[in-house]
Amino acid sequence: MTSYNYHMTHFVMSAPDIRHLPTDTGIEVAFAGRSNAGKSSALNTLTNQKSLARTSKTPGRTQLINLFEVEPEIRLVDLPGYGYAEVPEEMKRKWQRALGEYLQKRHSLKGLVVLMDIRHPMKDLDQQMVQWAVGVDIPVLVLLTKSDKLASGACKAQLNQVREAAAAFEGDIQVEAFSSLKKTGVDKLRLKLDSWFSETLPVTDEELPYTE
Ligand SMILES: Nc1nc2c(ncn2[C@@H]2O[C@H](COP(=O)(O)OP(=O)(O)OP(=O)(O)O)[C@@H](O)[C@H]2O)c(=O)[nH]1
Ligand SMILES: [Mg+2]
Repeated sequence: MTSYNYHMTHFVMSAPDIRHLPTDTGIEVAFAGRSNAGKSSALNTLTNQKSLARTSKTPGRTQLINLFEVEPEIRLVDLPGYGYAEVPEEMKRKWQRALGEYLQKRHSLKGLVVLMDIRHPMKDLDQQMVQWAVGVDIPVLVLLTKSDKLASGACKAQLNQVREAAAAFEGDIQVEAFSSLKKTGVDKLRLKLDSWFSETLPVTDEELPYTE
């Protein structure tokens, strides 16, 4: 399994919707979750960069699909948060449709990280994301974020409960506690990404057997 240098990750582009994304080749792993769950913070923690992805105390900060490149054809995607109460209904519906489309049509999408605040996990839209991914055979890593906000006993209890709930989906789902503040779970995230990125690496010319 290849280990990638996540600290080398750099910003590529922002797209308003999936039609504006670059060519659908290579491997993409997307970070999804409710608004304010800690997606952008997790990306910054993973890449060891303070402001690669913009974070904010105001939910709904990330309105665009933000693409980052770890190396050529290996991308991380910061998706806009869902479930933000103050977004008009019509926009919410539009965005949910776009998310569904991205999950179902983007061939390069090979893994989904779903981030949930450890204090409020598995809300309806979170379950829908997981269900969508399982439905199209995309493996999921659930990160229970802001675990620094709970005592370790409460943390373990939540972890067990969400693992049980995740098992009911009968898909490839791993659940881990995570904290950008304390760097909890970053090793688990890195390992999972490494495995997703190496499992499905496209065959390059150099790897093809030599033929006359
Ligand atoms: N205590 C604590 N706070 C965190 C952690 N991760 C994120 N936060 C805070 O939670 C807020 C939201 O974090 P973001 O990373 O911007 O969340 P997001 O999911 O990208 O939000 P949107 O882009 O609006 O969807 C910020 O104030 C962060 O500082 C964590 O591990 N621990
Ligand atoms: Mg964000």
